[in-house]
Amino acid sequence: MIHSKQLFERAKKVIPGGVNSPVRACLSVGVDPLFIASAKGAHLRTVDGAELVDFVMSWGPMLLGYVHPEIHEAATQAALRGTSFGAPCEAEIQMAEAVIDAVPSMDMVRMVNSGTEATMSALRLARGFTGRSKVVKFEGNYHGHADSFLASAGSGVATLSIPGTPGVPAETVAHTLLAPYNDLEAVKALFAQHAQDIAAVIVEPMAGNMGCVLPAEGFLEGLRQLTRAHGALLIFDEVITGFRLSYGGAQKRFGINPDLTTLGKIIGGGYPVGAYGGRREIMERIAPCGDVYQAGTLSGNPVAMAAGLATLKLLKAADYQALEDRTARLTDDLSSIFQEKGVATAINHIASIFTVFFKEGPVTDFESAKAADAGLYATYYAQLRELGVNLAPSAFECAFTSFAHTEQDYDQFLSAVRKVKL
Ligand code: KE4
Repeated sequence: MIHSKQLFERAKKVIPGGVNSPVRACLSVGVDPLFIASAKGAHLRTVDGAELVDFVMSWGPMLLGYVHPEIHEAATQAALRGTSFGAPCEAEIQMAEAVIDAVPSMDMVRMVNSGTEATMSALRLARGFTGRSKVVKFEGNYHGHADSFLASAGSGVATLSIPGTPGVPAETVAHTLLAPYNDLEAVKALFAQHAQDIAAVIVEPMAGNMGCVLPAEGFLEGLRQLTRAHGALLIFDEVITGFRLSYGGAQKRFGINPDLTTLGKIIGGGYPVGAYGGRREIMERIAPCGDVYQAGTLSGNPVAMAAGLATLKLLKAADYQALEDRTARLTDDLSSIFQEKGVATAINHIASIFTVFFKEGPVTDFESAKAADAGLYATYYAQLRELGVNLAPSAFECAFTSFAHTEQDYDQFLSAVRKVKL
């Protein structure tokens, strides 16, 4: 741990908080971050030589594990042909075709460089297409750090307990309406009050930024009906769920077609990629064929496209059901261990995602997620890390399995949890 400590002290002199993204500083779990030297499969190796089995997987992108040989080879070969042209290349078309082939609601797609860019652009497009200003989002949902969404976000902001954030003008978030997740009546009330001014409802179709929280029966369908009835667009933020809940994402799994979808994480295969797409008549409003402006120097760059394409090709043939079944068995085993320990937990899970909430269930929204014992989570996190298991350094995040995790990895996790003193 010595070298990590030295690096963290050095980092804090030149990078705000010593990290390039707040949650990595581990502030909410009260320990210093470990610095990573390398990764392979489902394992991280720290600069101190420790090896950890990882259930963060870079916050979701690494569904096929770190340094997958075919993804690595595709990106390396692309890099040797030139890393960025600032001009169109065939890989961008191939990537767009692969995404559109997979995601049921997408006729067209635009590549960007992060989930934040994707949601920011999708919101601007929804406002341009409808000529309306307001957006409905949900408490505990996080859509990246674009101003309009930092009214009461659920990821880093909630973890750091910053309600909204300085630097966002009040008039910006005046257009952002908030409702509790899974509360359809609250959304109906917002439409009753603001109907003609709501451009869009944006939702995580499975919430991943208050921990894993599933949509209640009828919630997503209700949003689909409400938005359609009031001429507003439904935006599914699938930055986490895209290509994870199924090869077609949450919308394929739940059978609901949004008007726009945002993607990120997995589609980049570990490279910076985001995307937004949807119905042709909406997407054709985006410059240069339309009048809603959005741009990006490195958008669709050939290396990220090659990594993304290799990722999608592998995932199209992957056994999602087997991974879901294995993850469900893992959560059953976790639940049994906590019961034996006499520790109250609610474990939400779907596909290759799970979250242990330290409270009696159910956890169905941000209020119930916040009622979990974050102190106990911090203890759980710190002790597991000492035992060679890496979890998210925040009670408001998800844990991820992958196609790279082995039976030995799952056994190591469970035996470590048995040893944890809570
Ligand atoms: P990025 O700009 O971080 O690529 O994506 C923003 C984003 C958008 N939508 C959803 C549903 C997201 O979960 C995210 C980002 N997720 C967080 C963790 N849950 C990224 C980790 C971090 O902020 O460092």
